[in-house]
Amino acid sequence: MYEITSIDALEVLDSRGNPTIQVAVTTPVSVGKASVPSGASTGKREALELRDKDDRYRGKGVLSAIENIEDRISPMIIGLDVRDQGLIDKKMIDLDGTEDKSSLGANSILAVSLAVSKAAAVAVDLPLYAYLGRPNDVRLPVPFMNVINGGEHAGNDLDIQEHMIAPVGAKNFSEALRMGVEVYHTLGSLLKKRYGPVATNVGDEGGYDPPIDDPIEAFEIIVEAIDQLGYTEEVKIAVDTAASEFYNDGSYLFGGKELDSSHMVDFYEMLIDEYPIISLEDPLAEDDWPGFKELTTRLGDDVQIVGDDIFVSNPKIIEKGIQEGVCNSVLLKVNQIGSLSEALDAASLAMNNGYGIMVSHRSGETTDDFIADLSVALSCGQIKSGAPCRGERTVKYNRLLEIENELTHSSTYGLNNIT
Ligand code: 2PG
Ligand code: MG
Repeated sequence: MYEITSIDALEVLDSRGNPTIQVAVTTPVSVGKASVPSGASTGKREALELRDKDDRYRGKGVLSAIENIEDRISPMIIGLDVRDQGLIDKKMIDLDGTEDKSSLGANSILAVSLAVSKAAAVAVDLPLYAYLGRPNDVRLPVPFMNVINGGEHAGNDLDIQEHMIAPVGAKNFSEALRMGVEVYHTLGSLLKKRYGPVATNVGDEGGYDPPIDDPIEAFEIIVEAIDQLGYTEEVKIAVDTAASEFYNDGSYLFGGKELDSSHMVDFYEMLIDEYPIISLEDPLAEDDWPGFKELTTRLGDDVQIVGDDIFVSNPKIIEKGIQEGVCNSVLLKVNQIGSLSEALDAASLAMNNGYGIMVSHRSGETTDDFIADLSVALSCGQIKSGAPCRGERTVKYNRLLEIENELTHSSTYGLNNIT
């Protein structure tokens, strides 16, 4: 009753209108459907997303990846017990045989891996978060909502990619989401008044895309929105700089100036002094390990420092980071590493070594809400899924509302280590 009877893959579209893979895994008692997200500001060491590179969809088609699922993965997986996630993932990883999953494509492997877990959860009659996690220790995450988009995700001149609000002081997830939504809309009104209606256009992750280039101006107006609502104590700010995007030859082209790592750290020091910032993601570039070390030493006791492009959710690189004292938290994106088992290994490794975990979407998303359940399963206390705007972003937050509602009084909310 638990054996996989079929695997069906389909080319569908993501939120940017690019093709991606959707897979349905079927057993006699269940179907699990999953689709794969895609990044724009990707880390160099991410597992490879296989694209057709032909005339269709400007080269972004995924038919070759689907062919790999049909011809190479399915014959090996059909008939296996859907609950054997570790074995199934290992078989796919071994069949691929490359360090970056470039033979089968990380998108092929991940689509199957996630769909297997969903089919298994339905088969054993458990909600996905309970199947994947620890049902006795359920913590709903703080939603880190990206309210002003910049960098690769927007048309403005902001170098910092994500300006997020984090309602850490809310009493539960639904209150946190409500506060976030209220700040988002208040911010929209302020932006419209100051820069005109064009300022409320949105970027790839649903955050506003205002004509601002001075990073300080973005933080000023977010703080104004928070304060106007009286949420000064409850709602804090987080940043994803995605600094690899403006790093060249050992220096950062930031705010129109060339800065070295130490001067970037000076900037962040000023920023966390002046604004209620609790978390810095990718504040420096993925290749700037010495800079990261300096930054962690200088600021690591005061704020969360999240490694995204630098770690690419890869246990081997996270291990190196832990040994070298780089960052104190890991951004977890399942498609960076390309299988659920490896993503769970990355999370355990980080958490067992006192590092935080923030579960994350990609800028190119689908309406798959897998990461909502993953964040609860890990009870890691934090998720980022963009602004509370656009269906592919809100579907994750809505799933968390559903989970909280289902658990009524048996869940806790938020982070232990950040206030
Ligand atoms: C990031 C992500 C998600 P992308 O840098 O953290 O917000 O962006 O998916 O483009 O890499
Ligand atoms: Mg990032």
